[in-house]
Amino acid sequence: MPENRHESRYPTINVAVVGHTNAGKTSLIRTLLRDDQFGNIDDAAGTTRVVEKSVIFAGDDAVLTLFDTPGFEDSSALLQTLDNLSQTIGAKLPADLLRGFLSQAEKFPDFEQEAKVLRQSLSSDVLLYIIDVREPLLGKYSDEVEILSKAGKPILPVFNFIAGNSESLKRWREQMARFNLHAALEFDTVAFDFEAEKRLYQKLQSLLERHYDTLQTLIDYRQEVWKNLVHAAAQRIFQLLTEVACYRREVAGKEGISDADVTSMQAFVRQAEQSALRDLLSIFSFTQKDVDLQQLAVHDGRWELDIFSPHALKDFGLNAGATALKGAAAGAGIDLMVGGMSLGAATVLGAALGAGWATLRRYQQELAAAWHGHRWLCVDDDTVSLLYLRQRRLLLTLTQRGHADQSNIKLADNGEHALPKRWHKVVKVLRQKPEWQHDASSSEAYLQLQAEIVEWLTTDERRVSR
Ligand SMILES: Nc1nc2c(ncn2[C@@H]2O[C@H](COP(=O)(O)OP(=O)(O)OP(=O)(O)O)[C@@H](O)[C@H]2O)c(=O)[nH]1
Ligand SMILES: [Mg+2]
Repeated sequence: MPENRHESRYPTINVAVVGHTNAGKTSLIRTLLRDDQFGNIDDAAGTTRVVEKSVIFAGDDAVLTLFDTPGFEDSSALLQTLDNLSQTIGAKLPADLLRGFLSQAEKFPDFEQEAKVLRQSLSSDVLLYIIDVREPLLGKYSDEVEILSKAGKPILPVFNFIAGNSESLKRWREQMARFNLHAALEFDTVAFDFEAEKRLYQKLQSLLERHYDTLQTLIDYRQEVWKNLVHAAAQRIFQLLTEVACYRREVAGKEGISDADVTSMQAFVRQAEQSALRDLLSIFSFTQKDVDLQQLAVHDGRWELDIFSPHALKDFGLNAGATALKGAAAGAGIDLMVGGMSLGAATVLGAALGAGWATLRRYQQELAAAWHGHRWLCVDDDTVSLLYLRQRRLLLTLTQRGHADQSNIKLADNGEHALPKRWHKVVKVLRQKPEWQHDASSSEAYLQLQAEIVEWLTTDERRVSR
């Protein structure tokens, strides 16, 4: 993070991220920074050993300075030590007791890590106290809260690992209320979710009245950035759909489509989908770890289920039967050039003349026989539809938090897999524009379609664009 930009317009808010070891402190900061390189994260306890600083900006202005701290290990022994110390140093305020302790910290080598946390807590404006709600309510946790309260700073408990743990969450909430900590935040750090992030800043607003406007600036800024990310992702999906729907490969000879033709078409589609998947993951800074935690069916940057597998179609409520019955190669569609016009185009023209698809279909054989030299292999409608549905599902997952109720959403849930009303029309239009496969950004019609599909992707499912 560049820190030596120009002077910030606001006083920066110092936030100490504290809590028991392994509660997810470093993970939370990574999520907020959208930087998977920040700090070290590990299942083992005691991963973070030094206080590490990072800054969150609103544009050029530094708004929050986050301090990642080592986890508490033996808080009960520390509380005991502080109690003993209070007998000898007669501190007036609890914070003075902590200062007294820190001034002779070298006498307590066992609390080297804890001393760093306390020092940082004293010099911060607010403490984010991260809790792994799966942990039982042990005395050591109450002791942690008691020690941290001595710093005299507002404390915001942040409940982590809440997915599927609603009972424990309830117990933890009650426990925090006993310490007068009524404002708390639920936050699964795994996936970035703008709503959860916004709630965090709003809670900070109520705890830090003085910084209200600064935090509002941050909320507005992050909202804008988030909107742009979702938009960029939707545009990338449109690009994929165009590439695939516009794909055509001239089939040589009269023998029909060869296996090699089909294989190469399928390879093209797989490659295009994979590259879109990679781009979407990186737009939202998803790592393989996030992918695993979110139970996305993705491995090594690929979907686990091949796009041409009949199961993939079924998962998204599309019918694989028709293609399978025809014995056609998966995903293969044929477009014919008839009198210099592709059959697809002829269909559109026919429809315009009132003939309709059904009529044209009847004459398909004749048209085929009359073909003037060109046959094209293209990607069939089912595959293009499946691509759309899969990417839309992905976009939803990437923009939502990793909740248990979310992972329960069944892939075969029909409502979710409905195609937009104009879908097939749009695909038909795309098919007539092989030239769009490469660069079409200057075409008015292209931009219009793009806007339409981006709209579907970002508002069709209200949950995506908030
Ligand atoms: N499933 C799940 N795992 C998480 C979540 N947050 C953190 N983890 C995992 O929990 C482990 C500990 O996370 P850290 O972020 O290193 O925890 P920490 O509090 O910084 O730990 P120390 O630095 O050792 O005090 C890692 O394996 C994380 O991947 C979460 O919300 N859900
Ligand atoms: Mg850590």
